[in-house]
Amino acid sequence: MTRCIAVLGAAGTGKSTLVDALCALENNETTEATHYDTRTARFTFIGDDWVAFDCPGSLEFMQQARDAMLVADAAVICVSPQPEQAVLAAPYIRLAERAGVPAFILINRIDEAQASARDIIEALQSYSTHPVVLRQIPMRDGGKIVGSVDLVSERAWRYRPGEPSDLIEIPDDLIEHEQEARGEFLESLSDYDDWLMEEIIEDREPASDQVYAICARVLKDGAVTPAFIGSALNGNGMFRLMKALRHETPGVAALAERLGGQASAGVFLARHRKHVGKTAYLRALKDIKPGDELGGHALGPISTVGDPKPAQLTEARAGDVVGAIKSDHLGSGQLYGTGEVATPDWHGALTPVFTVGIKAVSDRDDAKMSEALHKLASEDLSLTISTDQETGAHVLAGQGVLHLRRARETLSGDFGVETAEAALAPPLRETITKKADVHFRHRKQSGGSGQFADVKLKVAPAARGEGFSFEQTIHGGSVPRNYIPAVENGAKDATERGPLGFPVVDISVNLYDGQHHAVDSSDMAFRIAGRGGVKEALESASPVLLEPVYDVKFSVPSVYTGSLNPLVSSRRGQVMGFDREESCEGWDVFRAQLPGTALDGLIADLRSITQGVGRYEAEFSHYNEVYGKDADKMIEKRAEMLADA
Ligand SMILES: Nc1nc2c(ncn2[C@@H]2O[C@H](COP(=O)(O)OP(=O)(O)OP(=O)(O)O)[C@@H](O)[C@H]2O)c(=O)[nH]1
Ligand SMILES: [Mg+2]
Repeated sequence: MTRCIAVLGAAGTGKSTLVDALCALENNETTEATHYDTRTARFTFIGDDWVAFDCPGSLEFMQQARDAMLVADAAVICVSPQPEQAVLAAPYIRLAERAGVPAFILINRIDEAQASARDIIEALQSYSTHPVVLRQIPMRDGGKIVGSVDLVSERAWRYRPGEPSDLIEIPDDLIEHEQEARGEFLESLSDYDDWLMEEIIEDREPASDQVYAICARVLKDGAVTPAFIGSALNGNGMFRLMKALRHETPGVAALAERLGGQASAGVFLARHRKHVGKTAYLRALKDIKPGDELGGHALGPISTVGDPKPAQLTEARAGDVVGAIKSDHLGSGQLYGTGEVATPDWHGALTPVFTVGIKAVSDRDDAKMSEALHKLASEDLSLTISTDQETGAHVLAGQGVLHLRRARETLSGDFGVETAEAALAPPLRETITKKADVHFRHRKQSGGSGQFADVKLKVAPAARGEGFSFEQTIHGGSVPRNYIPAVENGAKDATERGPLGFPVVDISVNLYDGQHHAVDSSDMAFRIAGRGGVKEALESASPVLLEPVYDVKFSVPSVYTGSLNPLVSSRRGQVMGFDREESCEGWDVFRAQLPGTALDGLIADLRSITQGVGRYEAEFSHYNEVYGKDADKMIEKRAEMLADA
């Protein structure tokens, strides 16, 4: 049975190097890693089959890490040996905890370590709800780390670059430290095991196979997070890490149960490729084969993944990772039984925090582009696509500059659609602050037949959020019943762009009188009159600019909470307060209200003050009136935009 680990961690912590090193242990071939797509690597270790998901490190591609975690048996979180960089691991520790996936920490690049292992663990602990326990202690020689001592087996290993480590006696000067560290380690385990507690109280030495068994159980329950040390680049510590994974990583049955028992497979990646079409990469949670109903359709042909030369398969056993073609209904980050199966609460799509308007460079590509965008969105839950009503531009919304740049590269590389940036209409509206009463007559004599319509309208401000309403109080048929809808349509036309240049909301229009002509009146004439009348009324009713206000929920490591006050006030926002984030050690939730225009570039600023790990979610709350210089600037900018269009 194949077991899967998701390799997570900040950029440059050595995830891909680690995966390469794990494959190299038994000379398994692997494909090359990229920085923006999960690589699936398959390897063997002492007779067992393994798959590693080498996830991209940039948080802009975090959805891929989430999707990989959906189908992983365990996570290996790669961290840097610098305590001050522990915060970069925080989003991944948090993800593993939320997902309930057992996590191992690898303190990588140990060849470069300056700090003590204790300081590194302490720093990581501030972001972990579960105790982080060091399973190995480093062995130093003249300030350099030259090996490690395993605290379960009490064996010492001296590293050799690029070769298996040498088993040696624990150096004399390390024995005392080792005893102390082992004592601490067993004590933290004993919190979860009565037998071990007893042994410690009775001052008996537990046997290492019994300790291994406790480690495996405690890990499966997600109670502690074990930490290992190593150097992926030099291949040091890799064997020990794999031995632990081999003993302690639960099998696919535990995963299937964690996911509710309904799903037969989970898709962790889907990609469209030129000439190949779509491949859905999935993990089988039960035995499945081509032709079986999966997600409402028959599963197409399947083949091996992660091999330089994929081979066709007749079935996938529970636990296997395979690629499926001609299964276009399968999307990234989804679970499937015979129908679709809901993913767990922690897993949903990351909400977009960055938007760009795009259009096809060549008008001929327009239809092709719509189709390509649709496919692209099915590959990535954290990417959403919509259309700007006013300009007709496509709106790509995602996780940041890199993420959207990558999306556009895919559009050109895999779908053959070159795109250019396109302007988007601002999210502003306008309304009126006074009532107006207008009399508007539309009359034209052109050749034989003429046009005639006369309306009297009262236009008034309405409460925020009311939108547009129309009523008529005509007496005696001055405007015949059949023309009234035309007046209403004309009034609506006038709200498409008000005197300040923006869509008009929150007004009521009352048609109370007018005149008609037996021959010259028509729907068209009354529509023109309705539009003209409302337009005139809006101009005289003191129009005012409205901007959307959003409820913004920031999620940041507590050390950065203080920096959010100036960030919010510099963007005309209002701080609502903050709290510890429940069940996420070391994180705060900070709430504020911010105007919609202030969300532009907010994610970049937030990332720059939080070492990249802060995020936010924004939800529309209401429209607010804007006055003064801020309003003048927005109106001026709008006039320029309309002049250019
Ligand atoms: N000194 C040292 N360098 C390492 C070690 N592991 C990885 N590196 C180096 O760190 C750099 C980044 O390694 P990668 O494996 O690409 O890191 P990654 O985590 O996959 O990065 P992303 O995919 O961009 O998120 C490379 O130059 C590696 O050679 C290590 O154990 N010691
Ligand atoms: Mg990598």
